[in-house]
Amino acid sequence: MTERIERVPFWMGALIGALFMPVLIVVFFLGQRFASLPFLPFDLFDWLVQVTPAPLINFGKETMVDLLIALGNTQNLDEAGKTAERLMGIGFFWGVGLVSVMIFFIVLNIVKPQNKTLAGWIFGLIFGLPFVFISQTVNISSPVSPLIQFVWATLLFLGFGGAVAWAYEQLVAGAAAVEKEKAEVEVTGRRQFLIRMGGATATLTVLGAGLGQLLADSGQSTPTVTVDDVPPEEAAQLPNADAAVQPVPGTRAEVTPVENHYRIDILSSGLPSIPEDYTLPITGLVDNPVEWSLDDIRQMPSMTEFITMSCISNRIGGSLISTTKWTGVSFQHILEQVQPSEDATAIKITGADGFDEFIDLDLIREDERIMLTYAWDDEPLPLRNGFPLRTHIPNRYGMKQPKWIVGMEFVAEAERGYWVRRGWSAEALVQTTSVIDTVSTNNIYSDDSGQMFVPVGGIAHAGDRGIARVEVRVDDREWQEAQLREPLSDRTWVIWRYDWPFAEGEHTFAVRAYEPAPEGESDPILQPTDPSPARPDGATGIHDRDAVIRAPEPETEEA
Ligand SMILES: Nc1nc2c(c(=O)[nH]1)N[C@H]1C(S)=C(S)[C@@H](COP(=O)(O)O)O[C@H]1N2
Ligand SMILES: [Mo]
Repeated sequence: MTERIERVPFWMGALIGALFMPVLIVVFFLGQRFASLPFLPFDLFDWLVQVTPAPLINFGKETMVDLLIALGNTQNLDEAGKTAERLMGIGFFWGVGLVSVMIFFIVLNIVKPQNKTLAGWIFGLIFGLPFVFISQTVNISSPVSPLIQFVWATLLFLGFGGAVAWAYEQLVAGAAAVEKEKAEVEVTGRRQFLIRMGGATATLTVLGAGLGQLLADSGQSTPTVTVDDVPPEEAAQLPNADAAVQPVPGTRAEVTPVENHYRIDILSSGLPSIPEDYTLPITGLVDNPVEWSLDDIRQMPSMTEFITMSCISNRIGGSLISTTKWTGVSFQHILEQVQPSEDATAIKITGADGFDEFIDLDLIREDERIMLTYAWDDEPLPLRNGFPLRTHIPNRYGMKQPKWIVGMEFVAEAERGYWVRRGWSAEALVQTTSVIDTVSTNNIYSDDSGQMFVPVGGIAHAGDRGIARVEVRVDDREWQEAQLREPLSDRTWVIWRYDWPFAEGEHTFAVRAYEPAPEGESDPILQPTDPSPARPDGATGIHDRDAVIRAPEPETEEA
């Protein structure tokens, strides 16, 4: 008789796995939250990114981002991107756990070991140790010693194994109980047990539901800052303070506050930790290898400029573009100091997170603006934006410009950098794009003749090439020229405005920009207007926005 009931259906294994994994995940999460221990699901995702073909991960991520945006969860692309990665990491870990517990139950059914708890611990180790090793290889953000990380994760997996083995025993016992009291067919011990387990694990999981907090914790939830949020004293400090053209209210701030700057990291597990006594070694094919401290670098001749950087994965109208003031040292100065040898043609730059990119020495020799950056907005770089050092290369997307630089090696030949190897553009030249930030229906006004206008405003950007002209179209009417505000520098976006002669109703506004004519020609170049996705060369296409326009309410005092 015991022969027959000492088995648990495999689907119950899957169910127990599905119920118990969230508890394990939540405990890992609490370890991360309160003791900065690694959160294994994110490490798992980072590792998957390294070992699986890029298209697979990208497809998954893009689909999730679309979904998150469609669900109205967020407008913010970097937030959606990170959330997508994190959900994928958690989902994958959960799925692997579910399948593993199912297999464990099948094995128990076959082997029928005497000591189920011991079997559980062994299962816990076999299931968990690969994750522990993955975490040890990819996690660079936990400040906790690897030994403690190892002990913590191993204990949790032992506990997990013990718990599922216990559940197995309960299920067997439940079945035995039912067997004895055949009369009560309704209330099976197993079903009761599973329901109780469902309740218990759900409670535990909800208790740890700060997880949602973790998911949102990319620190990006701040809404777009607009020109209306900028104190006048601050605006007065800017180099274009007396520009003739004023931004329309609701246009994004011309300078992005540093804490609102977009952010893209290859790791979902956290920020790298940079040692107190950081130094930058410059090695390889140079006559004069050096190892500079940050102070050494800060004492070199510096340059400062307002710069707009954008991510190649930004969508048209997306949030992955920001402007701030960059300060650093020209790479030309660095070449003078280290004296590259004859056979050096490029520098391999490595980030603390394992990111890498190459800069051609010829490009550096042509362009003194390429800079090793140590400050944003006159302050040391924030850790999330690349402290202590990051690169700036004009006219390229962010993917060509490493953060958290920990090494620069002069090499004989450039190779493909981190994102290029993953199928993105090798040149990564910034596409010309333009965006409508606002159709300012709250700011409709009339001129002396009584004609009413709706102010429309936004930005246009073409790397360091500049913007020659911006045009706005309303519905199917003609394209009309907008006014351009003098930009902060020739490397920032340009704010434009167009005051549309008022017409009530629902309208669609579209914008397009031109970069200046090439040397020796006279026609400015229209931005690529055909929609193309971000991959591989950066998104192109026309941005549009719908607005319902009504005559403003008459002033009450006059009524
Ligand atoms: N070390 C390192 N550098 C990096 C990245 C990274 O993940 N690691 N991301 C790149 C990408 S894709 C972009 S768009 C910019 C983003 O810089 P930000 O996060 O400061 O906005 O950094 C680039 N440099
Ligand atoms: Mo990027």
